[in-house]
Amino acid sequence: MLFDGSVHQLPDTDPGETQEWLDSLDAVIDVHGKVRARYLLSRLLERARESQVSFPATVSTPYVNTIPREMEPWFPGDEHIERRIRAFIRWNAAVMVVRANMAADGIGGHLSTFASSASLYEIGFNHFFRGKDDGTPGDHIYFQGHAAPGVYARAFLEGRLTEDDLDHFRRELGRGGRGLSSYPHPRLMPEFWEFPTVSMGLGPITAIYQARFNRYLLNRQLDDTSTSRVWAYLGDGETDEPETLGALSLASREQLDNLVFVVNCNLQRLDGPVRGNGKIIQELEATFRGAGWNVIKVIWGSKWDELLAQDKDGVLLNQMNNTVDGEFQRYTVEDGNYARENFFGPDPRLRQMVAHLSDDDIRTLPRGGHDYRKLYAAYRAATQNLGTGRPTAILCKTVKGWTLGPDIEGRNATHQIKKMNAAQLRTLRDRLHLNDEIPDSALEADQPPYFRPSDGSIEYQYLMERRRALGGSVPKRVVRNRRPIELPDDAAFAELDGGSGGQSVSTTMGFTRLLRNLARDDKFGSRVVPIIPDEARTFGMDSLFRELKIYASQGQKYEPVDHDLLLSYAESSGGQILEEGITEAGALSSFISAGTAYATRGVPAVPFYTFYSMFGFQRVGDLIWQAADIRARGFLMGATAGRTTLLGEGLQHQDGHSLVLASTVPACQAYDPAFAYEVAAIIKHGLRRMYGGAAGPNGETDPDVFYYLTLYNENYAMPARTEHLTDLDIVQGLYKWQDAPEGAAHKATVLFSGSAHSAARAAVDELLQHWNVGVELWSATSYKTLREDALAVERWNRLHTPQVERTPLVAELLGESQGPIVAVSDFMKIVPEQIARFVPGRTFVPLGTDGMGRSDTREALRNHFETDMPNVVVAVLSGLVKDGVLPQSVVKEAIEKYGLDPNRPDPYLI
Ligand SMILES: Cc1ncc(C[n+]2csc(CCOP(=O)(O)OP(=O)(O)O)c2C)c(N)n1
Ligand SMILES: [Mg+2]
Repeated sequence: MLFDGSVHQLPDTDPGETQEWLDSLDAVIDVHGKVRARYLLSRLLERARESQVSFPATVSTPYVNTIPREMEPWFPGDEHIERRIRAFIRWNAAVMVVRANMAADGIGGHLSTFASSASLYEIGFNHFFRGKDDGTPGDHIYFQGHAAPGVYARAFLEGRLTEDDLDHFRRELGRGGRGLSSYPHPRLMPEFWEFPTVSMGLGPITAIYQARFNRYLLNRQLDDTSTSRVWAYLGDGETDEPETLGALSLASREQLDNLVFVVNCNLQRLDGPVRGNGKIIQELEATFRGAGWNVIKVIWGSKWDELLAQDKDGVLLNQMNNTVDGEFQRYTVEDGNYARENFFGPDPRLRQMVAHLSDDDIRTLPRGGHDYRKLYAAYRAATQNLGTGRPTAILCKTVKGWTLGPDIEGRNATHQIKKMNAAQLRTLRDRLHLNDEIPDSALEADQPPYFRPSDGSIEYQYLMERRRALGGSVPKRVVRNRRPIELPDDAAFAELDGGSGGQSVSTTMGFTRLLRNLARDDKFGSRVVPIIPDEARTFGMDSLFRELKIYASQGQKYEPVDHDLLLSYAESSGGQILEEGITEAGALSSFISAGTAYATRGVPAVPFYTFYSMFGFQRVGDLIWQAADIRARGFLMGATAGRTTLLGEGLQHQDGHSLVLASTVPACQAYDPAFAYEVAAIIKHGLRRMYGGAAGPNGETDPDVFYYLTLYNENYAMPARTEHLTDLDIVQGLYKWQDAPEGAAHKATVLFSGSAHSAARAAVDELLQHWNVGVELWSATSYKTLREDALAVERWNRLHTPQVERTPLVAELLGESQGPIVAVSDFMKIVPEQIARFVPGRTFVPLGTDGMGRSDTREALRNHFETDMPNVVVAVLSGLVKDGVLPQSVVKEAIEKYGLDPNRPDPYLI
C-alpha cells in the first residue's frame, strides 16, 4: 500500500464510513489543533501495527525519547559511585591532553569528544561490555577514535596504565616506542586496541561486516559467536561519510541483531554544527528506520520528563520538534534566561511551565546522552533486542565538550581546543565536584595532577568488581589460538607446478583452481573465505558457486533459473563464498573481519578477496590501510590486472598503477606473477608466513601481513616450474627464468612481470635472430620486495659504516647478468624503477603503461604504450648503444624495421 495519491486507485468499499473518519479528523484539527491530530494519527498507526495491519514504515517519530519514562527499567548500579568514577575519568582524560600539550606544544589530542560521550562509554563499561578473561572472545567494541583519551583514562583507573603511560599520550616514540597512540591503532598498541576507527566511516562499516562475519562463523559452525555483541561508537558528523551509512541495509537484511550503533549526537562536527538548519537526530532516525533498524532516541534527560508530563497541549513537543540544531547549540552556550526567552518564552503556556525553575536550572536541563538512567534503558533495550532480527541504533543527544566549562562547551571551535588554563581547570574541577581530590594547591603546580582512587577506595572496588563480573577489562587485544589452523597439504599447490601442458590458460584460472584445491583440503579447507564483489563470472570463478556455495544466512528460498546447470547459482546458509555484491568497501570490510579472526575470535580464517584490480587500492585504499593497521592477514587478488591485458574496457577499468599504490603500504606484500606456479608459490609461502612461523623473504618475522597478487585474464601456455627453483627464489622478487642463448655477439638482460612476459620472450628470439643479441630473461615477481630489501641494506650500510658493505639482493642477483637491463611490465614504469638505483653501473630502461588507458586489442594497446616486442627490442638496442656496444644507427634501423613512429605523441600525454 502506498501513500501519495495512489490510495485513490484502490476501491472504496464504504464511502460513507470513509467520510466519517475524515470528518472526525477535520474536527480534531479545528478544535484541538494539528499537534493533537498528529498524536491521534500516531496512535492509530501504532494500533494498526499491533493488530498486524501492514502499513508502510513511518520513518520518524517526534523529537522525544523512544523509551518513555514509565518503561524505563530499574537501574541496577550505584548512581553515586558511578558518577564519581565518571568524574575521575573525565578529569584524567582532560588532564592527559592538557599535559601532553604542555610538554609538546601542538601535539594535539581532543578534549571535547570524550567529554560529550563519557556517559555513553561508562554505561557500557559498568553494565554491558563483555571482556575476554573467561577465555571467550567477548564483545567487539569500536571506540570513536577521538574519544581515545577517555578510554586511556579508564584504563588508568583500572590500573592497566600508569601516570607515565598517560604522559606518553601521542608521544609514541618515547620509552622505546611504548607511548599511547593518538587513536585506536592495533598496529601500534597490539595488546590494547582491537579496532581502528579514526578514519571517519571505516569504523561503522567494518563493524557491520564484523557482525555479519560473526554470523557467518556461526552458520558455518566454525565458532560459536552467539554471545558476542558488536558495539560501534560513532560521531554524528561521521555519518556524513558514505561508508558510515552505506551498508545499513546489509545489517537489517542479514538480521544483525548482534549489532549496536551508538551515535554520539553532540550536534557538532569539526567546524561547526552537523545540521545547523535541521535536526541530525531526526534525519538519522529516518535513515536508520528506513533501512530497517531498531532506533532508540535518547534525547532528553530525566528532568525534562516532568515538563513533558505537563505538556497537555503539545506546545513543548511542538517547540522541540521545530527547534533546529543550530538553535539547540545556542542554548548550551547562552545563559538560562536566553532559553527562557527564546525556547520557552514566546508561548505563555511554555513560559509558565518553567516559571518555577531558575535560569541555571534551565541552562543545565540535561540532554539524554548525559543521563545514565536513560542510557541504561536504551542499552538494555538494545541488548534485549536479540532475536528480533533488527540491528539497533541508539541516537544520543549530548553536548560537545560537556563539563569543560563555558569557554569550551558547545563552542564551534571546541573540537580543536587542546589546552586549558588554570582557571578553566578549576572550573572543571568544581563542576566534577573533585575539590577533595584535587585541592587548589595541586592546581598551582606546574602541571595539573592526575587522580587515581586508591585500591582500597569504594570507587576502585566498584569499578573493578563491575569489570570482573563482565569478564575483565576492555579494550584488550589478545591472540588466543582457540581453534588453530592447519596449513594445507603441498599437494594443493603441486598441480600448478606442472604447467598447463600446452593448454592456454590464465593466471586467474590457475588461481581459481588453487582456491578450489585449498577449499577442498580436509583440514584447512573450511578456513578459506573466498570473497567476491559481484564479479565471479568476469574472473571465471563462477565455477565455485555450486561446489563451495554462496553464503546466504537464510539459505536459498527459490530454485535458481540455472538450477539444472553445473555452475548454478547455489546459495546456502552453510555456504563458503561471500558474494558481496557491488561494494568494494563492503568486501574489503569482510576481508578485514576474516583476516583478523585469528585475533578477534582466536579462529584463524584466510580470506581470498578477488576483485577488479582497478577498484582496489584506488577505490578503497583507506580500508586497505586500515587492514594494515588492524593486522589483517590474507590475500588480495587483483584480477583483470594490467593496462593492456584487460582489452576492451578502457580508461576506467585498465589498471596500470595498483602496484604503485601497493608500494605505499608497509604490511602489503605485492606481487606481479607471470605464471601459475608463481601464484602457487607466493600463496604457499604467504600461508607459511602468516600461520606457519616462516620468515618473510627478507627475514622479516612479522606474521601480520597481507598479500596483493595481480591476476591476468590473458590465456597462454603455463610453463612448468623448473626443478631447481625454490619458493624463496620466487618470493624474494626476482629469479633468472632463462639463460641467454649461446653464441650471440652482444649480451643484454630483460626483466618481465605478469603478462609482459610474452613481449619479453618474443623479443629474446627476435634479438637473437636479427640483431645478434643474446638476452637472458628474469622473472620479476615483486619490485616492492626487492626495493624494501635494498633500502634496508642501504640503511644498514649507512649506519654501520662496515668494512665490508652488504649488497642488496637485487644487485647481487643482477650482478651475474650482462648488458643493459630492460624491465617490462603491464604497469607504470615507476614500478620496475623501484630497483633502478640499486643496480649501479648498469643501463636501466623501464618500459610500462604510463598514461590513461583506452579500449582496443591487446596488440594495439601494447603498441600504443610501447611495451610490445618491437619496443622491447628497440629498448634493448638503445641500451646497447648507450653502453657504447652498438652504433646509434642500429636503433634507427630497428625503428624502421618495425614501423615505429618516433614522432608520435607520448602515450602519457594523450
Ligand atoms: C576520513 C576522515 N576525514 C576527516 C577526518 C578529520 N576529522 C576528525 S574528527 C572530525 C569531526 C568529527 O565530528 P563527529 O563525527 O561529529 O565527532 P564528535 O567529535 O563531534 O563526537 C573530522 C572531520 C577524519 N578523522 N577522517
Ligand atoms: Mg559530533
